[in-house]
This record gives sequence, structure tokens and C-alpha cells, in this order.
Amino acid sequence: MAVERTLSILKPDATRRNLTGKINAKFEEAGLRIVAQKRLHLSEAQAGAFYAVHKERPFYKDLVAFMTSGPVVAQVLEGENAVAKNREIMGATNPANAAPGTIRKEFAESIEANSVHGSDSAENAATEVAFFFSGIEIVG
Ligand code: IDP
Ligand code: MG
Repeated sequence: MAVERTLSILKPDATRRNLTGKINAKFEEAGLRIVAQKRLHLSEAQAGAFYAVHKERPFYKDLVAFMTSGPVVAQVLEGENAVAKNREIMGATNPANAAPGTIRKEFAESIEANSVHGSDSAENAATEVAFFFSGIEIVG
């Protein structure tokens, strides 16, 4: 399996509850490495652009409002099969359906305030990593 990079975001519900360390411990324990990281307060335009793929979904406006409601931590995770592994560690979008031990099962407040974002394919990972980071900011 190839070493991959994927984009992870610790969402405003996670920063508000001071959970960034507990969540990142899960990634590190599973063998993913944090090779870039920054704390940001996204503007409406930035959050809207990042989630543009969901523009037509009924939850888009609320999602943008939520993602701009407080600081986030954007980070790049690196490791074997990192895209799928990150999704596995995160758990299902709706915490009610998330497997035991996953981040969303343990920490998410709701289907919207679900603590973490993770890229869903290698192709989207490359686009999403480039949205937040330049090459010089990623140190493997
Ligand atoms: P994912 O984050 O598991 O990839 P997506 O379907 O890509 O899930 O949705 C992006 C984000 O939009 C979710 O993480 C969540 O914050 C929010 N979201 C998804 N579905 C709903 C919904 O039905 N109601 C409210 N918010 C939603
Ligand atoms: Mg998604």
C-alpha cells in the first residue's frame, strides 16, 4: 500500500470543547502522522468555497455557518492508506451510526457538529490539502 496524504479538519465544536489533543491522539495511535497543521478562523467565503461541492444540499448554509462559528485546525495526515484510514478513524458522518471507538462516536455532538472533516478520495485529498497548505508548509 502507498503512503498517502489527506486533509483533516478539527471542526469548531472540537476546538470549543478543547478536544484537539484527544482527537489527534486517535490519529497518531493509528499510525498517521501530522505533517502540517494550522489554526484558522474561516471566513464565510473560505468555508463556502471549501464545501462548494455541497452547494445544492439542504444543509449547505447551516454547514457554512457552523464552520465559521469558531476556530478550526486544518492539518495534513500522512501514512499508509491515509485517506481511507482517516475516514475509518473518524467514523460515519452521523454519530448515531458511527462505530464504537471512532472519533465521531466518542466526540461528535450531532450530524452537523461532528468534530472532524476528512477527504473522501485521493483526488479530493490533493485538492483539499492544496486549499490550505503550500508545499513548503508540509514537512513529512
Ligand atoms: P463527511 O464529512 O462524512 O464526508 P459529507 O456528506 O461530505 O460527510 O458532509 C459534509 C459535512 O456536512 C458533514 O461532515 C456534516 O458536518 C455536514 N452534514 C452532512 N449531512 C448533514 C445533514 O444531513 N444535516 C446537517 N449537516 C450535515
Ligand atoms: Mg465529505
